[in-house]
Amino acid sequence: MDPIVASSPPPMEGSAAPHLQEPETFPPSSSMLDDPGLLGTVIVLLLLLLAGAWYVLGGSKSGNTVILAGPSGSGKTSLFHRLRDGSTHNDFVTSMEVNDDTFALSSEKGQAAKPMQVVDIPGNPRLRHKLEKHASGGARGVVFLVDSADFMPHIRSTAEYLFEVLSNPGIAKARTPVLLGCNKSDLGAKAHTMDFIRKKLEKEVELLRGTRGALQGGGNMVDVPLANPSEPFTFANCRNKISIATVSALKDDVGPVETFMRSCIPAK
Ligand SMILES: Nc1nc2c(ncn2[C@@H]2O[C@H](COP(=O)(O)OP(=O)(O)OP(=O)(O)O)[C@@H](O)[C@H]2O)c(=O)[nH]1
Ligand SMILES: [Mg+2]
Repeated sequence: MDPIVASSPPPMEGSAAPHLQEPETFPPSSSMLDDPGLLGTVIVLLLLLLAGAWYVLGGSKSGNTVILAGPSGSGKTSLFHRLRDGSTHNDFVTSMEVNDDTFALSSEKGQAAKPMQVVDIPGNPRLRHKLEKHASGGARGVVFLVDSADFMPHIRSTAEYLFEVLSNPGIAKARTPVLLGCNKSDLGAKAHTMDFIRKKLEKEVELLRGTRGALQGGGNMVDVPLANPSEPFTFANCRNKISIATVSALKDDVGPVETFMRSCIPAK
């Protein structure tokens, strides 16, 4: 069989050969590429525009944020003031707004240390969602504060909140380090030890993992497992690095919190 060859139809008899237009050639126009001064100005303007957009969208803040979370009354706002001003007050007014400020730690006065953004999320369950904005914005660390004295009556809700924080997509995917701060250590025998608090929370989170595991991947959870599913949950085997320390915002014993924050956001 003859191969089919595609060909253009022959010109009709008597008709003039098709007029092939020569492509027009233009003299090269004088573009801004030829003008290094103009090109430089445009690049500078573009960079300024990008920097402006980055600033407006909060880019300047991302990368130096530490979140203070934990149940109501655990001492987050006291800690916030202690870290920023080196002082606190002992009257309890539950926070209805986020405290958000960028500062170098009060204990670093005169050291020209890099400022960090500290965000105190109210413990009121209706306001906890405000954590989301900062968690998804790339927070570098989370200080999860508990009241070491008034701990047992709230163990379940505290574990639920911790579980939510660890399951937050931003915190889970970035493996944001978490410090469990056992606050109010100044209360002596009334305050539970950090080992006691750790073990209780590990057990409660393990229970929640069983009941909520099936929900992971939906809502505001991630499908990244909290820890190896074949082992019981412990802080040591958690996907996020969790450290634990006793602190007292009231008595100015917040060194472990400051060290943790600086490990997340180096001073220089
Ligand atoms: N004894 C003792 N009391 C503390 C300490 N830290 C905070 N408190 C007191 O605990 C109470 C609650 O502290 P806040 O800092 O307001 O607690 P919060 O975590 O911000 O509470 P919410 O705003 O409701 O989420 C206040 O009366 C504080 O003075 C501490 O280290 N020791
Ligand atoms: Mg508060």
